[in-house]
Amino acid sequence: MSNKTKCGFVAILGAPNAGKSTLVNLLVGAKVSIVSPKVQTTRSRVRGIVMAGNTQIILVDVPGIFKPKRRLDRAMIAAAWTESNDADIRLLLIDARKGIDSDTSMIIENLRKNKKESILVFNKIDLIEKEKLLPLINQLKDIEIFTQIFFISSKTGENVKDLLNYLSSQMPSGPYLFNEDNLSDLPIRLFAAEVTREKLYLYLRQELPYSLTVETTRWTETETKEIKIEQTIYVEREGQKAIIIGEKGSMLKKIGASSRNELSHLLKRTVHLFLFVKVKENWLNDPERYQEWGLDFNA
Ligand SMILES: Nc1nc2c(ncn2[C@@H]2O[C@H](COP(=O)(O)OP(=O)(O)OP(=O)(O)O)[C@@H](O)[C@H]2O)c(=O)[nH]1
Ligand SMILES: [Mg+2]
Repeated sequence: MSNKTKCGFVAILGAPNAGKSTLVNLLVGAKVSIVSPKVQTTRSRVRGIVMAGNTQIILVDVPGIFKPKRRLDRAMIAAAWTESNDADIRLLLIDARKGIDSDTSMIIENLRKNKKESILVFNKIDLIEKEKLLPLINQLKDIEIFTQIFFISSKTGENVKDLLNYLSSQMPSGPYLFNEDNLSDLPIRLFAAEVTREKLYLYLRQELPYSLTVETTRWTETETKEIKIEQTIYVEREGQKAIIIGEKGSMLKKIGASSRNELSHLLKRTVHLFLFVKVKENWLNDPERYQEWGLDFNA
């Protein structure tokens, strides 16, 4: 059996907000990576697993690459390049409305250094007039480093089947590395924390989401198969804690309800979610957090 199967890695690279996580979720056919309108949503490395006939494609959703300011940024960028160098195909995803911006140019510079196959995918074509697509290619001086170019929408699914067929055709022979039923490699407790973090990104304004992190501290199943999840939201300052809790707890209640609904839906069980907010000034410099996300603290 294993000599007939194919299996390989595709690293999805791109500037923050290009739609990398949205594309991974669409190809996997389930939510495995959180998505938000804000940049720098993805922190840990998430692998989405796609089965296409006798082929297993392991999509690596890497955090958007950007200019590093903090230790966490550096660790995320280092992880992105490691994934990129290890993958069979590097897929550079670009927001078609933005074209080749400075973040994307930097990624292209790096892709040139490594001989592995790279493909270029313009995303969000549902948001741009068709005649504006071709001029995008002319912007690219380094077009020769890409073996293929696709124009897709991860929202409507347009042309995504062609992309999937291509990726599938390029995977090397080899045994499956994950169970065929797996959709992702993210531990369930971490995934549940990510779902809550997504709601925090959606409900909180501006910079606050970048100053917080979520940890699942307890996970118990009742005799009736209901799931009780406790999570702590760590923030850096007292003032941030007050904003998250909101007037008479209204904000935390909204966020909790939204996360609980989604977790119940995704886990197909009744979920009881308990959220706590704590100040931990230095969580950004806590090596344990990095280990949990699969990031290198000393990057
Ligand atoms: N209209 C439209 N919106 C899209 C498309 N793909 C993604 N989006 C939206 O773009 C925003 C960013 O999507 P993400 O998938 O979180 O982007 P990302 O590249 O993973 O971002 P980071 O994790 O921050 O690097 C979200 O609001 C998505 O709903 C698309 O094809 N069309
Ligand atoms: Mg993402």
